[in-house]
Amino acid sequence: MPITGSPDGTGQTDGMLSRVNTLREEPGGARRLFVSDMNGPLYILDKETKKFTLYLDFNGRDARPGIFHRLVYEAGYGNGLAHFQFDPDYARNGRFYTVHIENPADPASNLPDNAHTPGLKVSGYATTAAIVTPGPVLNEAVLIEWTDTNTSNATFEGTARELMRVQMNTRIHPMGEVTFNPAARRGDPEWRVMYIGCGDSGSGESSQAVMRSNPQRLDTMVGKILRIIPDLSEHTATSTISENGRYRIPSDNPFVARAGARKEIWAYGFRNPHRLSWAIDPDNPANNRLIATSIGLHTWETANIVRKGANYGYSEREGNERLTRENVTGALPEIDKLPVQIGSTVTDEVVVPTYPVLEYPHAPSGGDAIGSGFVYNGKAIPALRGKFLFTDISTGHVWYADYKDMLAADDGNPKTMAAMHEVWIRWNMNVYDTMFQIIESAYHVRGGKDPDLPGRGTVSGSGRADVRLGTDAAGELYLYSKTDGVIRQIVGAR
Ligand SMILES: [Ca+2]
Ligand SMILES: [Ca+2]
Ligand SMILES: [Ca+2]
Repeated sequence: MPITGSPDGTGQTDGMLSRVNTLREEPGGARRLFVSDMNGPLYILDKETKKFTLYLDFNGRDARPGIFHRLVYEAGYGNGLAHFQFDPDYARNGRFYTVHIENPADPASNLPDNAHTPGLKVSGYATTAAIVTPGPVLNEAVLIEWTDTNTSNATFEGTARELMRVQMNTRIHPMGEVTFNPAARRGDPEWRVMYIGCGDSGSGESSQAVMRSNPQRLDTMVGKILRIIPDLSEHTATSTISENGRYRIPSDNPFVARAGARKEIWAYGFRNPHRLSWAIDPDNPANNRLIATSIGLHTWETANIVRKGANYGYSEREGNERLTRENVTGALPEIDKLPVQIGSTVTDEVVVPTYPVLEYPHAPSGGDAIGSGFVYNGKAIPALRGKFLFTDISTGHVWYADYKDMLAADDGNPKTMAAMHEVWIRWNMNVYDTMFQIIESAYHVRGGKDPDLPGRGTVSGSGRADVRLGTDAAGELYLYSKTDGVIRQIVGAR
């Protein structure tokens, strides 16, 4: 990746060479990957030539040439151009979606600036009122729909439409992954229905009562999986128009009829469900599931099978334990139930929390922060089929779990979890038990001056490998790291 960070070895987030966060293959193409860097650029990467072309630049801060003057990118691991996703019908409509983070206190305009992006038509663009999140507000997460009227070239020409703006309490855990069910076809109820993993914006671990319950509160958007229909003309008979008039809400969302609740909520009680992926079982569609990997506080990193309306417990629970107000975990109560909370009111109704299907601790054998994970459905590496591969961001560990074990662990029993198996990585004739040293090597080759790696973690120490998995349209796997700004393809297994 082109270097956008500072190699001088003094930075944390800003010391990462290129903060690659999403990698998507262009639908209908098989030749171009779209890759986003949180520092602002969205590139087209040619799979053959490995050449990057700058497609859109989100960074218009402090007289930079990009589109958004209020972009927050320089601190906070999740900030900047946070996510990018294609519309399932992109080949016909040229649409895609982005999430980026803005500072509402920045005196600069929050309208897009096309001075250096002449193909972007900005007339008629209107921002939306930020959806209120209780507690202090530091940032806003902005979800935008883009329409490129000519997808055969490497430039943007078309329009943008703001769909949603959500207040964020702190600089951590903003809105994350945006995804569509890849098994849905035109005419299906799920066709072009968007799921959004929205982090708790740091609210759940706060000692401030005004925001600590935000992940549990059904009247807030944070700490949730949201489900919306971006296109106002889609599924009109089975949905209603959102409060801000920019998107639709499916009528089968679980809380649409509950007074005071956000109708967008699909599941709740998460800390940071920053990565969503679809586990597709080609032999049995009844096994298809949405999986959320969610970053824990001091104890458990988790993967969760997302169920409609379910409460995943945070910040009253973490992993399969209770979390106290002092942020210490302990045994679950004998009868595990949580009250339904809307507003600051705890209702009389109670629900049983839904537990993760796998978890690992903040310990040398585990890590600090779960990354992305995918059930492998590619063809190149038969040994990985039916396995859920996932990473720890900071330590660079890679593991797999058998997907059937994850389905079996989704049984309501907090004690049953899918087994994790360590994956070793062969690279340049050597075998490594994490990606850390591989990333370190590339970081130094590319001029990085930090003695190990920039960033830090409780387990990873004075550096972060910052490694995640991605897939292309054929389901083949890539490993990419913000720290060295390198995208690697996984080419075999034995
Ligand atoms: Ca174009
Ligand atoms: Ca279980
Ligand atoms: Ca370091």
